[in-house]
Amino acid sequence: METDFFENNRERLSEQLHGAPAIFTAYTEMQRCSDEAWRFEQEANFWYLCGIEEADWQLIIDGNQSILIAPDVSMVSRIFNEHTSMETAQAISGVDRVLSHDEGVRYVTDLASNHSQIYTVFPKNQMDHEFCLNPAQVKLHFRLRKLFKKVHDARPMLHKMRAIKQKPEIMMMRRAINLTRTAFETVKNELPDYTFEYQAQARFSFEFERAGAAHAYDPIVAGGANAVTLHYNSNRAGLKEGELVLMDVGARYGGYSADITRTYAFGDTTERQRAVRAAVKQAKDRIIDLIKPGTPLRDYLEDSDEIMGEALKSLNLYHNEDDFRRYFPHAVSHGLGIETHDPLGQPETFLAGMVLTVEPGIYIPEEHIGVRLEDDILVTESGHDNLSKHLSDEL
Ligand SMILES: [Mn+2]
Repeated sequence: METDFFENNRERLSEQLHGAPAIFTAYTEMQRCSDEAWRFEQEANFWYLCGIEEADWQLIIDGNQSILIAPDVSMVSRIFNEHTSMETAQAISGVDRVLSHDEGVRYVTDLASNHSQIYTVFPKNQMDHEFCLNPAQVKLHFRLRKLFKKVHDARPMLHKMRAIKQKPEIMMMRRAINLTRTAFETVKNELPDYTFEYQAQARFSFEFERAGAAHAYDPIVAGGANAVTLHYNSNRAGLKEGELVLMDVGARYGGYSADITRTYAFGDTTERQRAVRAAVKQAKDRIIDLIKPGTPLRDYLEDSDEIMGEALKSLNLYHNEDDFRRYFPHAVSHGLGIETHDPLGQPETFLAGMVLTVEPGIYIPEEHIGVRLEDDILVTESGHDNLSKHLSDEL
């Protein structure tokens, strides 16, 4: 991304702060084992405001000034690890100044003597997750609560901004989606030669990495009954003749995610498999057609539930209330962007510039059938543009 993208995002946020300062933190490195860290991925809001992809930096927005604070890096780490210099950080982000860690600590203390309020990105609620949260935001929030009378959450503003994609963001997303599409086409061609799920995964990884991209999330390659485990991603099983293979894969390119699902046949298909695929396909097309600016989200969700209900009935799977969630147990859509589950900013209606997935699926454990089809949809001024439409959704 160009520097002016980050500058512009800070400017637009600053206008909403009414003179109050704001401070944001990068994520911190997380332990993988003994003295090794996991591959680092930046906090999305922080990246959106400055483009720095390294751990432990902080960003201050103070009126029309923006300031980066460099991390406190030990001599040992300086020798062993890559580090972004203060000059490079300034060039990437376009901030007015870059301070050392110690200067930054003093700057924040001074801010607190001149302001009673500050904005930051609040950490998510640990209770909502079965994994540990990155501690960077928790630590910063704790420190700010001691220094300032009132600490405000900048997430609602940032989420609303991030929900409406700008031209360069849509360009990156198109690239991520096109790269994912060509990888799917290659995998589909080669599928008859594979014997294990992980061979499909390896081909996706190869296609992404040689294009300078990476997986946006752990890919799912699920043969037969494995497809009914929604987040199946061990991808270790052998492929069996006559089963369907569900693949949910997306590249991240230039900071932006694709998220596409296709279900392919491994060998000959049965009439029932084809019927399930046809029902999901028809539902997907009907749900995508609901998307246009001004459509209330509540109506969209109600109408897509209705469409999914009809799909289940057509397959004789809907006999009582519970069957709906039994055979279609997940959400039909989510926002897409820097994060694979990107915030949509809790809008009342669809707005031009939003990108969301449409991913109906029907999962029948007792028949070893799981079918999901997922496309990436841009809301346009006049309706929508299916960004993944050029990838066939045939079995
Ligand atoms: Mn998805």
